[in-house]
Amino acid sequence: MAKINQSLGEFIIENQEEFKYSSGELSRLINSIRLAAKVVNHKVNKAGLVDILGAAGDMNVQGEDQQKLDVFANEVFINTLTNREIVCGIASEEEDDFITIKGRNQKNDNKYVVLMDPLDGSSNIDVNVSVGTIFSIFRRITPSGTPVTIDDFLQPGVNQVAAGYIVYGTSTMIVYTTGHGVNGFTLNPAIGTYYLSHPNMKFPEDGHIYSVNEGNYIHFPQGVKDYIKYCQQEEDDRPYTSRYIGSLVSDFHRNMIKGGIYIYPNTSKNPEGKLRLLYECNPMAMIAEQAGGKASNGFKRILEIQPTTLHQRVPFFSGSTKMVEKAEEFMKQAA
Ligand code: AHM
Ligand code: MG
Repeated sequence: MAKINQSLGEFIIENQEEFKYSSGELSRLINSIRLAAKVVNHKVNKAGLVDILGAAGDMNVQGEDQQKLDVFANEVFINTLTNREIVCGIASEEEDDFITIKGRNQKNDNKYVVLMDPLDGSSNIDVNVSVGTIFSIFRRITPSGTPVTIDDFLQPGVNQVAAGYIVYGTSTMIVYTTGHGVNGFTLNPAIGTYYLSHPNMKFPEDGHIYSVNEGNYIHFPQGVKDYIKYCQQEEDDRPYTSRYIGSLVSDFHRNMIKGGIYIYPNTSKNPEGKLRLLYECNPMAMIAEQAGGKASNGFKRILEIQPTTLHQRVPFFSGSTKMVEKAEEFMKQAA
């Protein structure tokens, strides 16, 4: 039960029994993420002060420039989870392949795998605009006592036991779900504690904000073009407002609070879409559904897609239920 002034630490302990497989392991895992997020937050907030801006010179596995903070965040999350021997495997947007963690006494007996995008929206770092971390947690499906395999990571999103994001914004927040609704905690930087500030978050059923990179309009599928025109028509409660930060976490977070839809469709340039199913879309989809919203690829539920590769991309439509349903209608009509 949510309480005023409750810290995230207290909340995790009090709600442990609600977790699907209650052995304390998932609680410790979320605690580790909370800790890593504080370290990354500290660095993100100092980004303009220390000479950490700019590309690190490496390219990530998708061939995009990696910013120094991406590298840093990736290392912090991986090291925090590895050192605590709390998971049996990690997959990250910034790593080619998954990482196997043998755990205590090399027994391979930890239960959970974590998939994450350590620093999403990285093109926003050097312009002082919000970025985020996204994480997804599954119970392994291969037998305990053996090293994890790719099958443990390629599970459909419906199997997620927890998912969340951290938004490094005007204030830093952790928003997460363990399948019992969505709660948001805001960091008090003076004392380094997250407090429950947004209990039981819910997407408004309908909204007035659409978030899509309209610069790509010419490359969009006809259904998305038609939906955008619909958003811009003067009729009923339209035209809607357009808001696009270019940071999935921030755009999604605003839409969840105010009511809206986020779309990153397939384009002629990115025929599978841009966002990654495992590191970005699955966790955001679980949060969307747990908050009473919807997430789809334009035709079907994101959480039911069977992944085939770690870095798979997918078109993404998420937000207020009525808005996503409307966009799906246009997609179906144009198909
Ligand atoms: P990233 O993981 O390389 O940061 O890319 C993901 C980001 C999302 O946060 C954001 O919504 C989208 O890419 C913006 O892309 P675009 O600049 O093409 O609109
Ligand atoms: Mg990303």
